[in-house]
Amino acid sequence: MNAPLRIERRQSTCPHDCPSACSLDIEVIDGRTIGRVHGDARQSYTAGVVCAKVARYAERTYHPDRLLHPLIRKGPKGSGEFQRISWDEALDITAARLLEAEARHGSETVWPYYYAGTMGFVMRDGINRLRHVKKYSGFFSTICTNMAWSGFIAGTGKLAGVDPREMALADVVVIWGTNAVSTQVNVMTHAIKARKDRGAKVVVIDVYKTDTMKQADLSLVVKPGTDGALACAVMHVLFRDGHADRDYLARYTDVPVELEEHLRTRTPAWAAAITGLSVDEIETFARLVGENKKTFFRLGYGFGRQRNGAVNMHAASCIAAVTGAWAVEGGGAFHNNGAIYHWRKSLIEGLDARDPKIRILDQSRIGPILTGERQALKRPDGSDGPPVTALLIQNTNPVNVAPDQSKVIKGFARDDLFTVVHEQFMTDTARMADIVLPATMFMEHDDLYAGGGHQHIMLGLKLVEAPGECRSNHQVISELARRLGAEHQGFTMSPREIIDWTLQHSGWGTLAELETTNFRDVQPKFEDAHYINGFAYRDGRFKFKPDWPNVPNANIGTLGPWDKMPSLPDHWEVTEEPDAEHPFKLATSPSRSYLNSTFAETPSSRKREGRPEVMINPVDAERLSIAPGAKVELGNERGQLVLHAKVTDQTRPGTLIAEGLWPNSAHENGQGINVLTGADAVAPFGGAAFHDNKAWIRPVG
Ligand SMILES: Nc1nc2c(c(=O)[nH]1)N[C@H]1C(S)=C(S)[C@@H](COP(=O)(O)OP(=O)(O)OC[C@H]3O[C@@H](n4cnc5c(=O)[nH]c(N)nc54)[C@H](O)[C@@H]3O)O[C@H]1N2
Ligand SMILES: Nc1nc2c(c(=O)[nH]1)N[C@H]1C(S)=C(S)[C@@H](COP(=O)(O)OP(=O)(O)OC[C@H]3O[C@@H](n4cnc5c(=O)[nH]c(N)nc54)[C@H](O)[C@@H]3O)O[C@H]1N2
Ligand code: SF4
Ligand SMILES: [Mo]
Repeated sequence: MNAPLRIERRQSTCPHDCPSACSLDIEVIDGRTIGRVHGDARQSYTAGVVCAKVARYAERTYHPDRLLHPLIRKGPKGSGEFQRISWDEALDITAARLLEAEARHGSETVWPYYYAGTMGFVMRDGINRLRHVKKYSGFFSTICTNMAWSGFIAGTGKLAGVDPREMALADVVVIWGTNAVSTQVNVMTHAIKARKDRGAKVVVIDVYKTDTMKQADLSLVVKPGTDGALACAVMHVLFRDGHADRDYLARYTDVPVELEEHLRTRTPAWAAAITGLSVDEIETFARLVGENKKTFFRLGYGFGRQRNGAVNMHAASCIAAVTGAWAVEGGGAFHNNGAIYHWRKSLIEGLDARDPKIRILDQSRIGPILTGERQALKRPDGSDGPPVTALLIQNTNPVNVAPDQSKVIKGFARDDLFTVVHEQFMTDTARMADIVLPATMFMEHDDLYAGGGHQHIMLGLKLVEAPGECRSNHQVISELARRLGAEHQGFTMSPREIIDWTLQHSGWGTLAELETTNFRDVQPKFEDAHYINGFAYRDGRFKFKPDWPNVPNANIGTLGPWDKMPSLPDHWEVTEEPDAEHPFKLATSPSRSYLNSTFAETPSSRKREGRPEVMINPVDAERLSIAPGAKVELGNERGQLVLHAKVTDQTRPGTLIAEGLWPNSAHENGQGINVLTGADAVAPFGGAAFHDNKAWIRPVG
């Protein structure tokens, strides 16, 4: 008889790029494999809940397509023809090619390119240590957070807000520009608790009827890129109807009188024409907010992904300052808590080796960069920089996720570009590589995490051995460093030593202490989170009128048309608007079962998502003779692709929604949805406006 399976429960942290950063409670079977993944009930933000895709993580870990051995390209670039080689061969070839590139064009020709496929500090950010020591081109991270963070920080002065668990103590919860049911399920836990415990009203604002809206008492479906107008009209009503807290405004804000005057013409009728909402919907929303000081604004990333996204995020965050909601428990705003952690990253990132003269390249502009656009390759002093001839990639899949995909694919196909991709699966990006290296998953290595959407520092320590020959990011970076002659203390330390050092130097105790509970709640005091002693600017005032170029979020300076930004909250007409040839506005919103391009390989996620589709309103579909389920072509000046029509009144007339990032290969012509999105830098500090695209649509055949 077989011995019964021994199932232990072990703690960990979800490493994926998600504000929820859930504390996990994982079944480990016989010390060797993982079983079901649960939310850790001991951690008060996770509160025992995780999303379905991570609950069945074993599907991803033991997937038959998981990369297990290093590979070298055999056929032409992108052909998918590879041959197995040893780790030593793979690393030797990589190091030789990087040194060769450097000898020819200088160190800036090498571009380490990474993102948040894992949010673990050691595994995600260690690549920067190699970058700094070797003086490789820097990486300006713009693809995700730039507009939303700039817009939020513009008002408060720092990236931190009210304890998100306080949502449960609100009378109104406004879920704005985030499809939380899909993208960060734990928001719903706390919002729904408010409704259950105290009859709170839930308001959801999006550009189509999302699953989150199914939970809403008031749903506002706006035209994409018009949230600034909605916010202004709400504030107009608040001033008009005596719901502005004048004492709060006088004590805590910069230009309340100027704001009130400016808003006089921003009436509900004005905003109705811009947003597509009715005057009644706007008045109802404003009344709810005005009559309930305990209104909690949970502001997401989605409405930041418009060319006026930073302005719109800022406008939304201003409402809580007009009512004085910030001052009360259950009231105020939250977007992300990045600023509460005061990390010291010098060991992980090798910041002591940083050289300010080295150029920093914009993540979102990888297409223009790889296709050699001169402007995209410049140095900080404005001089021309060398072409990028070597890419070292970890935790990201730019050939699928980056904007202006046609240029990205063209760039990756260059024969004079050497590309090494460290991955868990043969992604669209790995397929374009010269060398592919197999990576560990989170339960196979040690790392340290912090919640963007909450207030916990967390550990994810190694629970099981990695399959095949998979190696962690830290191992790969350290082994390459040795071969490249790069020296730094961090390359010789273990992940546990690096975690311990980082915790201690950041003032968060030791690894041994954190290991006892696996997470630590570092929620700032009520007075700090609610800015009771003033906002984070020197004068302590919330800024209705931010000094945009100096909002404390830039790391390489202004980009995009920042000098045309309105000085006060407004509707800024800078979005890509429909025209005669492109009568629709397309948003590329996230799907429930994929996380960016991750999970597109797992059978249950694929089954739930079906096939690549674009949502179109029945009125538009009928006019264009598009039948439900029909094959359609979708295009604009940047490119075109083929998918199927989902005819549904979930979308407004004139708005198209394509959910999810399907692998490029899931589309007939091998090109994904990002052939339609633009890589032009968004004001004030760059970023990609993924939900701001004009487009045409037509039936195929
Ligand atoms: N299931 C799933 N979870 C995810 C992800 C995923 O792809 N799938 N991605 C992860 C990542 S990297 C991130 S950054 C977070 C992001 O999560 P969110 O904060 O939710 O942001 P987005 O996913 O960009 O978009 C959220 C919503 O904004 C809407 N939207 C687009 N334009 C506008 C607009 O102009 N106004 C308004 N009001 N709404 C608009 C979109 O339709 C979408 O429903 O989610 C993470 N979690
Ligand atoms: N059209 C459109 N495009 C978008 C968006 C959108 O809303 N619409 N959203 C944008 C946003 S918000 C973001 S953040 C980006 C995200 O884009 P990416 O950063 O590319 O995120 P993922 O697609 O999740 O890919 C992460 C990859 O990292 C790998 N990985 C995970 N852990 C590890 C590890 O420990 N080591 C190594 N070596 N690899 C690992 C995974 O297998 C996966 O292939 O996409 C952007 N692109
Ligand atoms: S909700 Fe986000 S953080 Fe939580 S398990 Fe799912 S992907 Fe991970
Ligand atoms: Mo993101």
